[in-house]
Amino acid sequence: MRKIVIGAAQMGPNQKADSRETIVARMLALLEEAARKGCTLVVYPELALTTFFPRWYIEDPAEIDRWFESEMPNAATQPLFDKARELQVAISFGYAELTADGHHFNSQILTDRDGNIVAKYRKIHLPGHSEWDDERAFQHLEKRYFEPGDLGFPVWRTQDAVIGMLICNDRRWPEAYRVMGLQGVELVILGYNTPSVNSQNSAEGEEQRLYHSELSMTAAAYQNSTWVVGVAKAGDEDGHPLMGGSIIVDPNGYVVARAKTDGDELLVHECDMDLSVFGKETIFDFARHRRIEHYGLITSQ
Ligand code: CDT
Repeated sequence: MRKIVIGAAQMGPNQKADSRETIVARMLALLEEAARKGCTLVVYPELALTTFFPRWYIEDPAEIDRWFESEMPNAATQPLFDKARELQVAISFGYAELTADGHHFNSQILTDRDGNIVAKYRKIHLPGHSEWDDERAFQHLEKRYFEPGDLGFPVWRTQDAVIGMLICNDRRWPEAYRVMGLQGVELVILGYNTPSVNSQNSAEGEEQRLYHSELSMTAAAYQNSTWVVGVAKAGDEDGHPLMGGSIIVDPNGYVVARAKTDGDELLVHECDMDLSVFGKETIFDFARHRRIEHYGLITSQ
């Protein structure tokens, strides 16, 4: 048995006025609870350190960059890395990344249990739009503030497992999981910020949005025989509701832990990485069963 006790650290809302320090204090409380409960890996949501700022239309580049981190760790997050190391718990969280040469990405990092960053992913599927859109009930300006990730969908061997990362909208795209599946992924960790309502279709309620989120992650877990941990930032951010629905999914596609609230809430599950082996050697033995001669269209358009 190769077990990782995983803490899915759902976070409640981050308001626009909240400082990084206030938010990190909540992340520290979740980390301490996770350590008490035996977790060796804690996963936080997308854009964990700030509000979901792409809902706001901003023109001033300096004001935009206020939401980004140009170093990781930095002064505000160092206590989180220090505590993770002290408790010997690996952590993963999302944040807006500003690179030294001025590129903007929606990123997620993973540390080892000594608090060293061992992996970074940059979100590839950026939803929404780049200019103000009158037709929407609210804005979703990820295409304005971020460039598509430039690192592909790598996997990393760490914690005696093959681990990959996705961010939010990526979780709806089977290709993203399959590229990692082809590299033997056993655990996909991802965070999300999903509005509870559809800005372009008020008839689509939260129930359907939760269903689509879960459907995407459970199907992908089964079809790639991998664990999937999906962690929300939820609740009302300055009048804009985000859905919860954080889940831990096993390699058979079953939900083994599920959030009950839209606030800070820790889900804990002992995940055996060996559970992913049977599916990979049988029905989803890609080398034996895939028919790539018929898949060309997927990458040619
Ligand atoms: N953050 C993020 O990617 N949210 C999207 C909302 C899509 S609606 C423009 C998601 O797929 O959950």
